[in-house]
Amino acid sequence: MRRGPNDCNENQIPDECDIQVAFGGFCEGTTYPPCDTDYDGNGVPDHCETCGDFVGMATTYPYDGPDGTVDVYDYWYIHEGIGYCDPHSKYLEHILADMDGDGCITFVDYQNWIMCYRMANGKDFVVPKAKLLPKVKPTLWVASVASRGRFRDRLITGRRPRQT
Ligand SMILES: [Ca+2]
Ligand SMILES: [Ca+2]
Ligand SMILES: [Ca+2]
Repeated sequence: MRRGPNDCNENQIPDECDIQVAFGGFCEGTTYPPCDTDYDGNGVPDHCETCGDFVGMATTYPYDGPDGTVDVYDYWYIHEGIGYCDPHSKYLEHILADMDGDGCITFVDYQNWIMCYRMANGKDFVVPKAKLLPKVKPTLWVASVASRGRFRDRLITGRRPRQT
């Protein structure tokens, strides 16, 4: 969402002065607020840009709407749709993940999402391992759903998922 031509967050400070020196701006600092990041290098402070937020906490169709955060649930969303093209139902269910609008959900879209995650969270996305289980062995499906539930519980309680 852009507001003024050069003051997207309407704080009476030009955007380039909101952006950290490390990202090509003039803000002498490394934390937000006040010094914002600009991971995609477009000269717009990242907190003025919202992308990569597809769902809240739903992990299957029908999805809930964007919840204002770019997190692991949005990852599951794009993950479910990757490899599908218009008019496949999987594509249509995950159409928000077609970030470059080329009619397919591809690795390019995933890379775009990774950038959005960085912009929203100020750090790189770490791919969770829980959902990789079904690909290893279909019989592990039940176990993977259970572990996904645990993963979600941990997110809800704010505890860090255990790194394996
Ligand atoms: Ca930017
Ligand atoms: Ca979200
Ligand atoms: Ca695409």
